[in-house]
Amino acid sequence: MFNYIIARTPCKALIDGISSADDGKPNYELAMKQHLAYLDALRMCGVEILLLPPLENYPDSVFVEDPALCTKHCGIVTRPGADSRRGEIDSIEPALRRFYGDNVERIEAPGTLDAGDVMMVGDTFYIGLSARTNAEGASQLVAILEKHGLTGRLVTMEKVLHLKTGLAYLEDGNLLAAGEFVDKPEFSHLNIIEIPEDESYAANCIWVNGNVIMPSGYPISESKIRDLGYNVVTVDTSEYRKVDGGVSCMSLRF
Ligand code: CIR
Repeated sequence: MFNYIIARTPCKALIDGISSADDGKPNYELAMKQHLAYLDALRMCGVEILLLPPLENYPDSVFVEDPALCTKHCGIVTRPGADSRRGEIDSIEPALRRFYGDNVERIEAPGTLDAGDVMMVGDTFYIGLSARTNAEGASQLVAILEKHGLTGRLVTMEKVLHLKTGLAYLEDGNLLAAGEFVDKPEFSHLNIIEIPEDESYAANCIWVNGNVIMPSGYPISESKIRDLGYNVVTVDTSEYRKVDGGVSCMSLRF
């Protein structure tokens, strides 16, 4: 059960966010509308939302999932792997302190870690070794998790930006997986729901209190998720996709 969400209003500089997609720049007005609809979808799941103000100096700052990790025992300020995003931590830390008080940990240099590379499955946190998360950052996170009675496991990955670009844990043993993650032995104990290659963007979903919030426009994935018995809520994230972002990236859930 999640009680709280932290999100951030997108800044106008979002149009200059880091992108590997060849799909043009986001339309800021539309991105704002989509963000409001995303927050409405979350509210319907019964959570309280702390909405942080836009940060114009950080084009990617709407993607609050990366500079912080919220566990049930502590908050963790990460050290984002992209130089242009590193300063986002200065404004996420006070937000974490509102919930966790002094119980806030940090990833330190030379470690780097984007929490989009971290997937929670109960008390176990899978940590993807990506272009953004290095071995030092991942091992610091494992040590922090163990200090708080939690477990960290490393996952190698090659193709996508973040671990949760291609994976989403929907609780109840159900794991959505796309591409390189479908056959990973690390996840063979879970019920793998394969997301087809041409819908791979739909692997980035979030479970929130029995509901699954997913991007609109991916009918095969949507029906597979509905068949599992979840209440599915679709949101349009077209403008965030243009800067490599999706449903999970825009909130911290805890
Ligand atoms: C970035 O490259 O950092 C942003 N343009 C997208 C971040 C997406 N975050 C996520 O998947 N957790």
